[in-house]
Amino acid sequence: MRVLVVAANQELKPDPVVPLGAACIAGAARAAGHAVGLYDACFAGEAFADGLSRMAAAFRPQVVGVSMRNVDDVAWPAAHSYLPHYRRCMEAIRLGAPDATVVLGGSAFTLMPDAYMHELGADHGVIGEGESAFVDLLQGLEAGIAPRLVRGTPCRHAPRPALDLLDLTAYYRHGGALNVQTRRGCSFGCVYCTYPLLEGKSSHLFPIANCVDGIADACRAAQASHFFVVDNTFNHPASHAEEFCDALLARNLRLSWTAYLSPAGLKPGLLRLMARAGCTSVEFGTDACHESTLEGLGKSFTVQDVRAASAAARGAKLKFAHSLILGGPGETMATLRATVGVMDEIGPDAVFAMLGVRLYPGTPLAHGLLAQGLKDARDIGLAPAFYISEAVRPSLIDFARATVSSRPRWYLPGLNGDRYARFWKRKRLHGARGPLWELMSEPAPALEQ
Ligand code: B12
Repeated sequence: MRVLVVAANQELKPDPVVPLGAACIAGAARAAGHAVGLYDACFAGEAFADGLSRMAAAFRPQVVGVSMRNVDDVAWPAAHSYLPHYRRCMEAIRLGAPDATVVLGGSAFTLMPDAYMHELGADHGVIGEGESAFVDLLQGLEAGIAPRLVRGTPCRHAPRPALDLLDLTAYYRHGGALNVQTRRGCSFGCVYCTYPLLEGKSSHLFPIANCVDGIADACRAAQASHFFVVDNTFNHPASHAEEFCDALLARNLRLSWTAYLSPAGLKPGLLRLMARAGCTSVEFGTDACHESTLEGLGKSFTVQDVRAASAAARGAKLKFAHSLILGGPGETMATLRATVGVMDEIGPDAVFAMLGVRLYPGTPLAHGLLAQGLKDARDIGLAPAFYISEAVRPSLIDFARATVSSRPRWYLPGLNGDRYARFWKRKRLHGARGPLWELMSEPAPALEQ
């Protein structure tokens, strides 16, 4: 079949990111013998709708697969929904290829499949991992028997993303990194989190040799020297992370990289090995630094683990950032102050703080709020909805403003998202690579609020 994959994402903040999911399903469809094209909207700006309908008309696809990454930017109080953008995508596809069957997929779609099917009037959708399910669906469409919604199955082999269909050089120039995935699945029980819904609860590991070959080839093709490991937590299981580091060292690739870590069970030896294997920085999914808020969020580590993980990262000479969620279950003004206090004491290179907890259907937090009658199911959907602990709701924004005003290394997408925008853009144009937050520890720029 003739299959056009559309990488719909156009978000450029904090950086444009290589649409790995779209490339994975394009690669799987191509390996199954289909003629595959890819339209990437990322750098097309306002011209994307015109570009997309032209490509759809020229390529004459029988099937168009739309990859939807983000629901919104999660940036309360100024959260921005991408639904209008997805509507324009659909209009452009229908204009260019009116007879094509449209299949939706991606992390955004997986979180709210029914709502998107309804809003966008698509023909089919794939929930979760797409490689096998998309290929099976194409086969079904050829045979004339395809279910409207298909649930993906875990990808057992290493995905082979069709990166050759993307302009990796542009991603490297504007985004500072390529990306690779070494495993999927998340067995942690954070009450708000989507990862188990997106990737399943149990880990499935990809063969390390394929991952390392894949990222080495991509970096060579784009003359890139920095990549991001997109695994939801790189250090679980630790043995797989070690194998990845060992393979990079054995290949002597001399690439720099960044990964997400959990402070849970993190051994200093792994951080030292990562540093030897080229890792320059790590992002901790910390969320809070008070025992009761950590418990409310369902985290699997203690404040002491956060301190120890930070000390170990510093000891390994890695730059490190902590991601926080302010206002979660159990949060009070005292726990907020405690979290900020621990961050001040630890001194990370950067702190990202989201205000409020984005609610997604199917998470334990959403279930709990529905069961207690505190939310209506209609409120937890495409329109950005946030949980904010009642004890901090009236003061959260003022507290956050006061906190960042004297802390230049704090970045709050909902409040001061553009604080560093021009400074960072200049740095990229002058060749800065890797995550831009690494530059926060340089002398602070004049604030650009
Ligand atoms: C790594 C990551 C980042 C890194 C990316 C680094 C990099 N260089 O790549 C960074 C830190 C930059 C980042 C930033 C953001 N992120 Co992020 N990120 C992730 C994460 C952990 C992995 C994404 C990934 O690459 N996965 C690997 C690929 C292969 O998986 P995939 O895209 O899901 O594709 C599979 C399926 O979805 C499906 N599929 C995909 N497309 C299609 C299409 C069709 C037709 C079909 C059939 C199937 C299909 O098949 C694919 C293969 O199995 C996810 C969470 C997660 N576990 O998914 C969040 C996630 C995607 N991010 C999210 C968000 C919100 C953001 C930000 C907006 C946050 C912010 N305010 O800054 C920004 C946006 C950045 C941008 N430019 O778009 C949300 C999106 C959902 C939502 N809530 O809106 C997620 C899901 C996390 C969450 N909170 O739930 N992110």
